[in-house]
Amino acid sequence: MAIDFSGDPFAKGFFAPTRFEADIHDCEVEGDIPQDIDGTFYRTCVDRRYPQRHPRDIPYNADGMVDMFRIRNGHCDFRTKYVRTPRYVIERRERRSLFGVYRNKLTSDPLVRDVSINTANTTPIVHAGKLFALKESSPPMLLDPHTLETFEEHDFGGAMTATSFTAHPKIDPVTGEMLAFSYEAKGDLSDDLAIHFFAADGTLERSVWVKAPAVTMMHDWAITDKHVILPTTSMVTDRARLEAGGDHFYYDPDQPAYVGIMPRDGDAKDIRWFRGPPERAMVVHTLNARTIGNKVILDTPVAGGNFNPQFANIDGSPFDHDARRNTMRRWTFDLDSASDTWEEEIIFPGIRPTSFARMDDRFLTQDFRWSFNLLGDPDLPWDAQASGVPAGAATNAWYRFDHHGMAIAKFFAGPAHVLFEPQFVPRRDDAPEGDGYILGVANDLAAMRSELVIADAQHLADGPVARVLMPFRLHMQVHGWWVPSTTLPFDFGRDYDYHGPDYA
Ligand code: V55
Ligand code: FE
Repeated sequence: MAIDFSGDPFAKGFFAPTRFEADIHDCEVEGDIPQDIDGTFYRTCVDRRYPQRHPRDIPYNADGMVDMFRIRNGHCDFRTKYVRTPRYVIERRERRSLFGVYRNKLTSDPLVRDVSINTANTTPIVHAGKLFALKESSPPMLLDPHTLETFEEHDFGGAMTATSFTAHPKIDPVTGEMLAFSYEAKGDLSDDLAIHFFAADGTLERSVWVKAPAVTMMHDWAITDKHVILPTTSMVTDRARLEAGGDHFYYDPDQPAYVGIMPRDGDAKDIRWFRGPPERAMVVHTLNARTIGNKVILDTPVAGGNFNPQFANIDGSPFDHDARRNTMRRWTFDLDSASDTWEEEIIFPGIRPTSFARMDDRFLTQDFRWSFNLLGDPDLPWDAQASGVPAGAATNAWYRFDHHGMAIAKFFAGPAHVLFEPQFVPRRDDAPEGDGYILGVANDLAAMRSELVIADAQHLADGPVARVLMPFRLHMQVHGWWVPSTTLPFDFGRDYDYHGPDYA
């Protein structure tokens, strides 16, 4: 049977599947990696091992890979591995693609109707020394944080009974607790939500079960020191479409967004659902939230419509590329008010970022000044010919937003370099907010290879201070995660997955 990716419209050129696993000891570096960077950058990527089984399938249903860049003393080691999901293991054994469209088991080979659809392709996160690769349809995959070997699809010793788990848990930087939620948490289409509270040592202490006001994709959420904030979206699902072999989600502009707010020390009876008009419907990623007095304030990118062409509009209308773009908004929920809606303010008018908004995570839930985002900026130099991508169509910039002064600083890595979500790395654990670096993978579409670019977060316009050069192109990233070595210690001299002779 031929293994042929030519029918996959997303898998072209730079973005064709790579299908390799690799290990590079002491990568080539251009410039100098700052000595105060000491830790591990993980990223989760989508990379198909087999051509999609169904012509309508999407990259978000491709196999998950985890990349690891380990940095110390100006050196960087690189490793990448597929996550051994149950799906990976059975497809490897059968040497073919068995799973159908994104989150619709009825379109899969009957052989795997009872096998987990987990692709583990969205976020890597480290809590209590454990590395998880997450996909919101499924429980976490637990990996070895040094070798990237897979241990298991994890249910926290039987304590986590939901069938799904968000790709966006939040770690409270003050308490070290991890909070997470599950939607469609009792199986496909269920209106059950679970909100999970993990102690700093990783123990799942309790799960609060509530009913969702609408069954929709719920990709990200937010926490404050006192509340959890759960937005629904306009990505709807229903049984008839699944039974007809359809996709799991369609964008429905008439579906209003609800936002549930529950006290962290509360219970199911304490959740309060606010309701927005449909045009406030598309929160994909949040930035930060705070509880101030009896107000809950959420700063978040909000798109004007469908956020991703991988998901079709319910009425079959063409994808609206302008509505996909976000504005940064501040939503204020007044818990003293009887109103069932919220106040909205656009905080950086005229700027249309992606939803890949990040901050200095040490200040999550707290007052903050800086955020970082990924954008396509047509005013920055862009080589449409060498890259093969028209100006303005590529995400070629990182912006730093100053939430006090409203000023913006821009970073770009090169005229054919496409960027992903920016990752902030503090200079030291006790450095002031925003004092540190921004790093991430840039894909050089002209040279057909990838690099890890590192910039000083306070001097973004100066460009990269170092580039870690990959001798090949890497896969498509979804999200990244930084762990300082003070949180996840490692032995930089040790070859963690070498099992041969020891000459020492
Ligand atoms: C998102 C990503 C996903 C997914 C659902 O960016 C939503 C949003 C990478 O997988 O399954
Ligand atoms: Fe995400």
